[in-house]
Amino acid sequence: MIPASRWLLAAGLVLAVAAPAVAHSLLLESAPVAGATLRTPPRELMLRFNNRIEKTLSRVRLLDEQGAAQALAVATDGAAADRLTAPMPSLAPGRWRVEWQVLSKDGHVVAGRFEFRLAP
Ligand SMILES: [Cu+2]
Repeated sequence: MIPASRWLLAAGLVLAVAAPAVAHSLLLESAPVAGATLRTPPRELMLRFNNRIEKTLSRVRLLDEQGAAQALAVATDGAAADRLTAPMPSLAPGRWRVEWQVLSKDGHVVAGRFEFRLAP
């Protein structure tokens, strides 16, 4: 397991390097939707990209308001090749942040993050 600080540093570097190019994996949509306020806890996380991703080498983390992170188990079969899914743990109301890092089939690593809120 890579320490959180190093993971974030790596993600930041990748973002900086990947920013000018457009051929890498881009996040097209997600569930929960970025910025959404949900009334019921999501049972699954879904990320859809613009091309195929290497699921076994992709990572997703979920962080609470205090920044405590837990890794989500990425499903490696079933979903389409451009989709990443992971079962969600039971979430308390509040703000949650999803941080993802995926390996595109073209060999590039891309990372990003977004937030959603679970209403009380
Ligand atoms: Cu690429």
